[in-house]
This record gives sequence, C-alpha cells and structure tokens, in this order.
Amino acid sequence: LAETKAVAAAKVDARADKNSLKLDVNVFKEKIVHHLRCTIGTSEKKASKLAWWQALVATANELIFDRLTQTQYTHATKDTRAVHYLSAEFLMGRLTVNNLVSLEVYNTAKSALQELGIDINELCEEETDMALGNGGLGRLAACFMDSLATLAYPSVGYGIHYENGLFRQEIREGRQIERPDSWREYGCPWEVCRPESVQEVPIGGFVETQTAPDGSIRKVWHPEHMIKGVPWDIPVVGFRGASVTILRLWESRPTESFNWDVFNAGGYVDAQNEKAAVETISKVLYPNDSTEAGKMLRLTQQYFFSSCSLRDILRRYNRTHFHDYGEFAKKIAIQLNDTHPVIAIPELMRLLVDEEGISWDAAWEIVTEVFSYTNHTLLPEALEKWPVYIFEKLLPRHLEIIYEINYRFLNEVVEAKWSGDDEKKRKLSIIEEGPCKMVRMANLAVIASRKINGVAEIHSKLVRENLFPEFSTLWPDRFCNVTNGVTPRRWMLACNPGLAELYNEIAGKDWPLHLDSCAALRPYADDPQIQKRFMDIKFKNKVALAAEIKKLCGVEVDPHAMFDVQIKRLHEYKRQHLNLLYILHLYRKLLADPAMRIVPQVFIFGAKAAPAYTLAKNIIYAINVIGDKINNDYRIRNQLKVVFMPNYRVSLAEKIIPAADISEQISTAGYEASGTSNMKFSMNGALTLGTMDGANIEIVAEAGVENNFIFGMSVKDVQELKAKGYNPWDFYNSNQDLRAVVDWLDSDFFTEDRQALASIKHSLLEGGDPYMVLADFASYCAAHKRAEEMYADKARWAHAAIMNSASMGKFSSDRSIEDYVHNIWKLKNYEIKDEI
Ligand code: F58
Repeated sequence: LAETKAVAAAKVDARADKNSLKLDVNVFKEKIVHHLRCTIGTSEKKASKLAWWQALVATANELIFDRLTQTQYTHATKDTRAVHYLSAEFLMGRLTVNNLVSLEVYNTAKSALQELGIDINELCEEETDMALGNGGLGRLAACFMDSLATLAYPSVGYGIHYENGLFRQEIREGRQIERPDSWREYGCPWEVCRPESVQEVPIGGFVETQTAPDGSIRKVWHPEHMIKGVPWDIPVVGFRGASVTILRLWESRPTESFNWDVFNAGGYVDAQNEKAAVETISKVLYPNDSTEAGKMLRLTQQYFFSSCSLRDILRRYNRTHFHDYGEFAKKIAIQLNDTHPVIAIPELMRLLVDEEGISWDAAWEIVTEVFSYTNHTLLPEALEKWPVYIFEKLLPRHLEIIYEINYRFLNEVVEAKWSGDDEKKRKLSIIEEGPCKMVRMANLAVIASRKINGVAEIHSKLVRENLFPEFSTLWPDRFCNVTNGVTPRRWMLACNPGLAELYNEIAGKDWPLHLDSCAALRPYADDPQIQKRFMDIKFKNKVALAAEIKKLCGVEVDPHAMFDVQIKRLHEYKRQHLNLLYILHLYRKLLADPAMRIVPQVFIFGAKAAPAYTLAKNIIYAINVIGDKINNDYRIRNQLKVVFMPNYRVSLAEKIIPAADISEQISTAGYEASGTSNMKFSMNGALTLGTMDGANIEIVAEAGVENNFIFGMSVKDVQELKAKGYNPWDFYNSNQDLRAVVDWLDSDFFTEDRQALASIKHSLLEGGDPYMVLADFASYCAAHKRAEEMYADKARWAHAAIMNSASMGKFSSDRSIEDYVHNIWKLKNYEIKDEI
C-alpha cells in the first residue's frame, strides 16, 4: 500500500511538474538552463546559439516523450487497428516552432528565453530543415503525420533515415550548384535511436527449389548479404498534444557477423568496403526522375525500408497475436505513398508464405486486404519500372513471387474478363516484354491493392480513365479520390501569426482544428476595417520577405509592389518558363515605351532542379540572368524586379507564402496531379493565377473563380489539340509578342552563354513544346492583365484575398485524413488520457 501511495504521489508530482512547465515562465526558464548545463554540458556564459536551441528542444522533449508514452500505452492496451504510411520521403522541415505551438508552450518558451536575453526566432533559425524529400509528395506525407497525430489515429510513418537530404542549392553566376545536405552532422535532438527494434534484411543470392518426399515444392532463398536496419524515431506532436505519433526512419548498417567474418579472414579493407557499400543504402535521397543512374541502389533503398517496416509491423502484431494471422488484416492497414514502397507487396507475400508457412491463397487474401496505393503522377517517365535483370540480382525470390502473382492475375482475372485477348494481357501484365524486360511497379500496386486513389478530383478521374482504364473496368470499386490537404497548424498558425490572431478573433481559437470555421471571415470580405486589417497583415509579411530577399539575393524590392510567386520543383510541366516569357514580355513593353507606368511587380521564384535535368537547370540560369539584367536596368524605374531565392525548402516557403499576392499554378492542364502549395497560398490570402489543373479546380470552386485568375487550355482542350496535332510554330508565327520574346532567348542580350537560353527556345520550337507553353501564352498574358487591374483596385483585391483565405476549409489535411480513414483505412481514434 505504501508503495502504491508513493507511486501515486509521484504521478501527481509529475503532472504538476508538467503543468508548471507549460504555464510558468520561470519553470520553463529553469528547465532550459538545467538542460543547457546537464544535457548539453555547457553554461549560460559559454553557450552558443546552437547549444541554447538544443536545450530548448530538450525541454520540449520532456513534454513530448511523456505524451508519447501515454499514446503508446492507450494504443497497446486497446489493441487498436493502425495505419502504416510507407513513404520514401518525409519533408518535415523544421520542428521547433511547430512542436512548441502544438504543445501550447510557444509563448511561455518565448518569454522564458527573452528573460534569458535570447530571441526565440534567432534560435529557431539554428535548426536545419529535415529535407528528406523532393517536393509535394514528401511534404504531403509530413502534413499527413501532423493530422494523424492531431486526430489521434493510431498510426506510424515509415521511411528512410537518409544521411543526406535533398541537396543544398547554391547559385553561382546564375547557375545551380548542388552541395551535400548533412542535416544531422552534429546530431538531431528530435530523434531517438531504438536499438531494441533493429531489423535484419537479406538481399542478393539465389533461390533453391527443394522437393519434399511427398512431392511438394519449397523455395529456399539463400541471400548473399544481410543488412541491418537501425530505426530512428521522430515523435510527431498533434495539435494541443492530442497524441504523439512516431515517424520511424531506417538507417542501413552492416551486420556485425558479416564484418567479423571478413575481418577475421584478414580482410580489414574488404570489411571497410563492405561497410561503406551497406551504409550507402541510406546515404542519399534521390532527386532524380530523369536518369537511369543509381537504379540498383534506388531499388535497394525501397526494398530495404519496406522490408524493415514490414518486419517491424509483424513483430508488433505478433507480440499480441502469436503468429496467428487471422486478425492481421483487421489490425493493419498499409498505405503505399506512390510506387516507391510497392516492393512491400511481394515482400509481405514472401514473409507470410516462406517464413511464416502460410498458404499462398491465405497470404494473398491478407495482402490484398492490407495494402492501398496512392498515385501522385500521370507522367509516364515517373511511373517506376525496374529491369528484370536487376531483380534477378538483388531480389530473386521476389521476382518469382511477382511472376506467380502475374501468372494468376493474367490467367484467372484477365482471361475471365477478356478471354483470349492477348493484347489486354500484354497491357495489363506486371512484366513489360521487350529487349529489356521490366517490372511495372504501378501494375503490381493496382493488382494487389484494396483501394487506389488519386490526389485531386480531376487527377483521380484521369487515373481511372487514362492511366488504368482496363483495371478500373475490372475493379471499379477499387478506385477513389482523396483530394490533398495541408496542415493549417504549420501553414497558417505557425507561419502567419498576424493572420492567426485575426482568425482567433473572428472564428474562435479552434479554427486550426476546424478550418471550415474560417468561413466566419467571409461576411466581412467587404468591410473596410477588416479589409485594412487583412491587408496590413499581408503588408507586414511582405516587409519581412523584402528583408529576406535583400539578405539572400542582394536585391531591393518595394513591399508595395505586387508579389508574384512561383515556388515548386523545377519541371517543364510546371512551366516556370511560361512565367519567364511573360516577364520578358513586360520588360519589352517597358523598354519600348519609356513613359509607360505599370503596377509595380516583383516576380519571386524558388526551385530546385534535378541535377541531371539540363533544361531545368538552364531555366534556373535564365531566370537568374534575366533577373539580373532587369533588376539593374534603371530605364524601367524599379517597376519590375525578378528574384530567384536560393535553396528553396520548407523553412523558406514558410517565409514566402504569407507574403504572396499572386500564386502561380500554371501547369499544363492534366499534368499537375494536385499541387499543395496552391492551397497554402490561398489560405494565406494570395490569389491564384492558374490553369484548370489538379486541385486548382477545387480551390476556385470554393473561393470563387471571380476571385482568382484562371487561364489557358482545359484538360479537354489539351487532349483535343494533341489529337489534332499540336504545332508550336503556329503560335510562334501568329503572335508577334510571343515571337519577339522567344527570339530574345536566342540572343546575347542577357548573357554570353547564349546556348543555355537558346536551349529553351529550341525545346519550345524544334523540341515540339511538349507542355504547350506557346499555346497558353496569350491567355496567360491576359490573365496577368486582369490581375494587374484588380491589384490597382485595393478594395476589390482585399475582397478576393479574404474570400480565398476564408474558403479553404476543405484543404486542411485533417479533411484528407478523415477521407482516408472513412473510405480506405477504417480506423477509430482514441482519446489519449493523461493517466500514466
Ligand atoms: C507531387 N509529386 C505532385 N513527386 O507533382 C503534386 O501534384 C502533388 O500535389 C504532390 O505530389 C502530392 O500529392 C511529387 O512531389 C516527387 O517529388 C517525385 C518523387 C520521386 C523522384 C522524383 C520526384
């Protein structure tokens, strides 16, 4: 009894301690100083900013780990059904501000630091972004983790613990230079290594067919190597501490036994080589969707993290179900984020059939209940295919399993539907025949998944009708849509405190949990006072961005000018070069008529190009040299500025988006699956200048097409023009303005490296203009003109900005997650009590 009382008393103490840490500035201050001394091992006098930041994180971690334990306790005792989100990318960005805001201690921490003479903003700048992703796909996964934690759904994110995230971009003489991004060179204080959950994964070797005396056949894989997977856990804090979810990232290491054998045999150097080879697996994130290089390594990465994750899932399941797989599909949902983790499908078959001794049919039933697949692109070159010969080398048993899945599918399913139709079989087969036989990962995903979703209405329709028409005839109920969303905690509350305060007043403080409630601002869209308040917030954000531009680019911009922003991966389909052609067009008009006065405009770009994507790099170069020329041309009287902000990443987006007036979303219709920055911009009161593509369509349906600037061909127009035969020369020859700017690229007006800019012209004409830039040019110019006119009418602009911001309820990632939960994952959430 005495002991129980002591334990109870300790619990009460712990709770009181936590609460005071949340509420009391002095306690927070003491904790930071305590961690500075006892966790980081320095003193107030000596501490660097980095050390103070680490001490701040250690203080926050006290609250986070406590909540994590409570979450895990609740889920374990209730034996919950959980979703496992497998993604090769999680673009988490920085965590400090978000975690402090979610824990509701941001203001306490700020005051505590202030009393210690430290500015919290400066400390937060110490944190390196976790750039473990390329763009939208990786950032979506990060937003989903935030929503899963906030909505308290049992869930785990699984990915790769890349040593180097996406490269750091430097701009030298206008050109992109890639530098390594070692985001955790000195450790990352948010992550925890979990040696107790290490996994070992076999790879390579050969498969032996054993025949038992009764004639039955058994397959035995003799792998060549074992790879150790070491898990690193990053806790993801739900808003107001609703729950804490884990993002588990796998790091590859050599197994001790292998190294030891080689070492004993006298092969120290060989052992080191082996170590290096294995460590390479989690070394770098692939930014490349345009070359063949590194294919082996990339497939190895995908298999490595998928296998580690499945083993982890099985281990946890078997703790309570003791290898009885009858409940497996009831407890486990696995979401495949694009085709990158699709190798998990044959791997789960292999684990169940070869290692757990389950029959093929029973295993297939489980697999097809558990997996679902999200498609993020229709671009044929981005649909992954792996050469069969690579599979033979790395994953010989998986290849056999894939053949078996394919055989059964073609002979049972396709044959039943389209008897004798070899053409259908050829098209639907997982294996593509040809000089180099390939494994089509998307076909494998569709054949094995319970649900297949696109990421915006129009995209899901195109997935059904254009990408997988036969599959959707076979299994119409498998196909569905889940429109993307973004977390309002990061993309409004944390990055735009001025706007957050306005919504607190108008919509109440729960708006970050119920974004629909922001609609309360709509009735005020024409109220002069609210308009002024809204636009003052925007102006303040623009002043801050102007300072950042000065710091990073050395260019002076006027915050009164219209800030026109395009930030996203650099790709021809996203058409940064269409934007550039318009800038050239404006510049030309200004030069032609020195008396001309336009709405002053600042064009802001941020983009990384895949290192091997030459044309994309040339577009970056063109933006920089053209910008340089324009920014220094006194003749145009500062009416036009062009800046390329280097090293675009999540933390930079957080500074740019709240300051934007115009959001450029100008992909060729049918190519941008959804887009997610379009949602972030609208939430923060920017107007979309965009095509009817991806989620733009749904955004303007919510915010009003009259409050945005839609232009260009629709998906149908694009299809029709393509069918008719698109000839860019027709547009070039018939539009003088267009011809002038395209020709300007092929001159030495902007640079001596004429070739670089001329390559853009070349792709638009001789190259056939694959993304129909020229076809949309005139309509794009007209949309710009409408935007400039509206910007000159302050009240009309403020109305549109407010209507956009206040109408984005649908695009909270909480809504996306609820859609996944109800239509795909079928989960229940649980209140996490503060009880242990
Ligand atoms: C993006 N895909 C889509 N891929 O382009 C975008 O429309 C969508 O909103 C977003 O996914 C989320 O659904 C994307 O970001 C990549 O980054 C590739 C990953 C593999 C290497 C090449 C880039």
